[in-house]
Amino acid sequence: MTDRRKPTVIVTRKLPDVVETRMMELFHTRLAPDDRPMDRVALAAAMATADVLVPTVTDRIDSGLIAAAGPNLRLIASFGTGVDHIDLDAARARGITVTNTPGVLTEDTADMVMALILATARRLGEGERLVRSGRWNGWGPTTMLGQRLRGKRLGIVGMGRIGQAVAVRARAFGLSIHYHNRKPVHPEIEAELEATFWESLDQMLARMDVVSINCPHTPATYHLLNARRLKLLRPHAILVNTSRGEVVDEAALTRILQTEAIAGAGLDVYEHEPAVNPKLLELENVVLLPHMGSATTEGRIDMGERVIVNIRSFWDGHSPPDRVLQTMF
Ligand code: 8YV
Repeated sequence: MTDRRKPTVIVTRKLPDVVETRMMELFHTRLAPDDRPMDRVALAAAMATADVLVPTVTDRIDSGLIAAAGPNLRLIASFGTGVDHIDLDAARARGITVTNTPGVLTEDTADMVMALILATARRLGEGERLVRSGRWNGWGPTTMLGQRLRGKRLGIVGMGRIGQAVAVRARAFGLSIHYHNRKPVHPEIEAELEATFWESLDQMLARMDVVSINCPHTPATYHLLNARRLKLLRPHAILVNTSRGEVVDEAALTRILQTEAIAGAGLDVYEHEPAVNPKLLELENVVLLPHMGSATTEGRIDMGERVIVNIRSFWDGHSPPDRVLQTMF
């Protein structure tokens, strides 16, 4: 679409200053008054007046909100890669384009996967808590023993951009790469990563030392790691999730960690964010982070720039570069 006037853009959360300033220059932008997630009423009001809505993962844009959107709302330019907070079918039915910000948070998220693998395998959370508690009695030859990573097998569930960036890093730590995906990646990438494709997720899970969840949350991946599959993991296995909490059955995972049926888990995301299963908080064998996988200053600015590029190209009548058609796994 081409429109000579500036679009009215409503941003739901506080973004980095440089991003907000550029948006103010380019569009009729309404910035978030404070950094609290908008409630449903405020979201509905924003969607009633905006040409473009810029939401984040903390805004649930469901079919009801989309149905009630004003006639001007033509673009939802989400600040983030995952789009499971937006009802894509409802948006499509209303002729609303949805864009996201893929690519720019790949490396930061992959770094966080490695941080969680290391933190879980080497018990960093426990060690830190021990020192802070004042109960550390000094070095001991058999205390705080973790697991060596070199020589172990990493199973990556979802071999997209982030999965591949994890694989590159993990190889430097001496992990061998295995993966499960809808289909194998390009043979050249597979050869470069010396990665083994597993068509059967069950078979892969039963043989891995470390498992990293890197697929998006879609109806097909909801509880992909359910109680039955979690039970396939070996007693020394470690599970890391930086994707979406919904991909793992959090209650089942909690039970498995309580009984020490696996060695540990590193979680950056939760099924009912920001709520965390209170039983997880009591466990030593889990590292818990507050959804900060892509939280770098540089990454947030890059994400904002992608949002701006998407809005500009859409408003200039072009297909925006990060148009979301369908998320698949
Ligand atoms: C973002 C994320 O910070 O982009 C994603 O999918 O999970 C996060 O890293 C968040 O989504 C911003 O909306």
